[in-house]
This record gives sequence, C-alpha cells and structure tokens, in this order.
Amino acid sequence: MTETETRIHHAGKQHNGDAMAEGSTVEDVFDDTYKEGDGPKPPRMLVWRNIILMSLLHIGALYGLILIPSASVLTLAWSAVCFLISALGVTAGAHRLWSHRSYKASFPLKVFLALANSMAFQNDIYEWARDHRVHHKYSETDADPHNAMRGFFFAHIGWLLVRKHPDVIEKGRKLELSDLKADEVVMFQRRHYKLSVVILCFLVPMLVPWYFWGESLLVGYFLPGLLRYTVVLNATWLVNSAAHMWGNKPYDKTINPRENPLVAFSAVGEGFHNYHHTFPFDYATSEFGCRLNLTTAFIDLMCFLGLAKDRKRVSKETILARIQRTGDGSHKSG
Ligand code: ST9
Ligand code: ZN
Ligand code: ZN
Repeated sequence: MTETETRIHHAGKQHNGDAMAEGSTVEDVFDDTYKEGDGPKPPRMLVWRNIILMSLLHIGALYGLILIPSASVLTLAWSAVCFLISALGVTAGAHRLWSHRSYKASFPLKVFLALANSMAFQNDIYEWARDHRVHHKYSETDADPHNAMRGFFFAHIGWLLVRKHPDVIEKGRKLELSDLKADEVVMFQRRHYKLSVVILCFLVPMLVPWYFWGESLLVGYFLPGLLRYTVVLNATWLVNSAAHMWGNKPYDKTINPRENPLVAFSAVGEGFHNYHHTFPFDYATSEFGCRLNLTTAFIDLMCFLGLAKDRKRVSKETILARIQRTGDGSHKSG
C-alpha cells in the first residue's frame, strides 16, 4: 500500500461519493517493518481436543451428506438459508463491517449480523476481527495466524489444531482494537458467545424443520446443522488456503493473495483476495462490485433500505494506477 492510499484510509476522504469513516484507524494495512526472528521455529504443539472435535465434525458432515436423499425439499431449502445467513454473519459482519470498518451499519443490522455470526460459530466477532487484522498486517509471516507459507493444510485448518506462534499473540496484543471494545453489540455477543452458538448454530437449524414441517430431528441435526456448518467453515478456510495460493495477481504481484473466482463463488464474494489485500478498506472486496459477490449485493440492499451507509470504495483511477505500478499484467477490465 502506498503512502497516499494509507493516508486515504486513515484520514477520511471521499471515494465515488461514499464517505470514508472519519478518523478510521483500522489496523489492517501490511506492516513491512516486522521481521521474523532468526533461529529455529518454536515446536509445533498439537491441541488434541481440537483435532478430535474437528474430526468428529467432518465425520458428522459426511453422514449429513448420506442423509440428503431422505430430507424433504423444505429441509434442503432451509439448509441453504442457514448457509446464507451464517455466511453473511462472517462476510458482511465479522469481515467487512467489524474487521475492516468498510461501511457503517445501523443497530438493527448489527444485531442481525451478530446473530448470524453466532450461527457461523467461527469464534466470537472480537476474536475473529482481532486475528483477521493481524492476518492483514503481518500476512505470510510468523505473526500471521494462518500463515500460508506453512502450506495449504496449515492455512486451511491446521492453524486451528495447534498452539499459535508466539508472534501472533505478541503482535495481536499491540493492535488498536478500541473500536471493537467500544461496540456494545460485539461485546454482548462475546459475553454470551457459547449460549448463542448452541442456540443459533445447532438448535435453531435443527428445530425449525422439525417443528414447522415435521422433519426428523436426526436429519435436522446433521443437514442444516452439522453439514451446513462444515460447508461454511471450509468455504471460509478456502480464502486463507486456496486464495493465498492459486490465481492471478492483477493488483499487486509482490504479495501472495490471489484472485480466485471459484473461492469467490463459494465464499459469497470473498475470493478476490489480491484486490482485498491491496485495498482492505473497500466494502466490495473486489473491483467488480456485485459480480460473484452476494455480500456486496447484500450491503447495497441494506444501504437502499436505510440500514447501512458510508460504503468505502477505491476510485477507478487509484485502481488503474496500482495495476500499472504493481500488477502482474493479468488484469482484464470490465
Ligand atoms: C474458525 C475461524 O474457523 C475462521 C477464521 C477464518 C478467517 C478467514 C479470513 C478470510 C477473509 C474473509 C473471508 C470470509 C469468507 C466467509 C465465507 C462463508 C461461506 N492477538 O487462542 P489461544 C491471546 S474458528 C492478541 O487459546 P493458543 C488470547 O486472548 C472454528 N492476543 O491461543 C489468550 O489470552 P488470555 C471454531 C491473542 O493457546 C491467549 O493469547 N473454533 C491472539 O495458541 C491464548 O489464546 C475453533 O476451532 C491475537 N491474535 O491456541 C477454536 N491470539 O490467556 C479455535 C490469541 O489472556 N481456537 N491471543 O485470554 C483455539 O482452540 C485456539 O485459539 C488455538 C490456539 C488452539 C487455535
Ligand atoms: Zn488473506
Ligand atoms: Zn480482510
């Protein structure tokens, strides 16, 4: 990120008519002054509890797949609805709103996004946003929680199965997180996180089909419950693994994250990762607005309904200048 772009992010200028948040100081800008320590890396410490739980979850999800033929059409549709709600709780909520402050949400929208986020069960919003800011600031280093230099498996799921590298915690503790601490919706969700996950990630998805159209509790638990949860998790993790490994780098060839349309599709708009790491404050996380990007369409709809405002966007001129200065030559306009 150039000095000008950093300043724009922090100072509150106008982009394409959408106002930047005044005095925004979100720490999501890459810090190239950090150097990894010399000498041997700390030993990998497995967390067996997580290994066992993640294995059981994925076995449960496979069983959910087998149950698909015995589920009613309504239950399948409900599973898709649960997928979408939990996905938006991560993309429009934890990611674009709370990690990057790329737009402003009204109180009712924040409440919806926090509930949707609990349905996604990916750690509470505060922890998610904190880890995500460290990811942007120290990308592909020891201080990146899911450092893709450690390979596909580590970036995908492995990082949740071992103790964190000490630099992740050390650098994370120095981050400016006062905006999250001051957000009553974020802190309320954090205080009641476990209960909210039990209700929203497991009980509601299972009980709605049972109560309203007589689906069996077994199918309700394994399909809109475990299988949907596992699919959302893996779609999210693909952004950390696949989109840090495969795809073009039209905006900045000096960084690892890539443009990956398949990941964009499965992660409802979050696979344009070269663009996103280059311009992390852009609410669309892509140059191309709503294309393959349901989350951007959702935020636009919320703005239309008066529930959100102040979408930050990068100007076409800035994007073009950046493509010419640091792109890999693969950019296709329009
Ligand atoms: C999950 C998260 O899946 C997924 C996030 C993905 C991010 C994707 C980003 C891509 C872009 C967006 C795309 C969205 C696409 C969505 C598509 C949807 C279709 N800074 O953590 P501990 C402190 S979660 C500062 O135990 P260990 C911490 O506060 C899945 N401090 O570290 C604590 O302090 P204290 C479900 C930090 O022991 C102490 O350190 N959840 C930081 O190394 C120890 O913390 C799970 O599986 C930091 N960054 O354990 C659970 N980090 O003691 C996963 C830590 O004072 N978590 N601290 O309280 C764990 O079990 C553990 O964290 C661990 C590490 C085992 C992984
Ligand atoms: Zn990334
Ligand atoms: Zn991000």
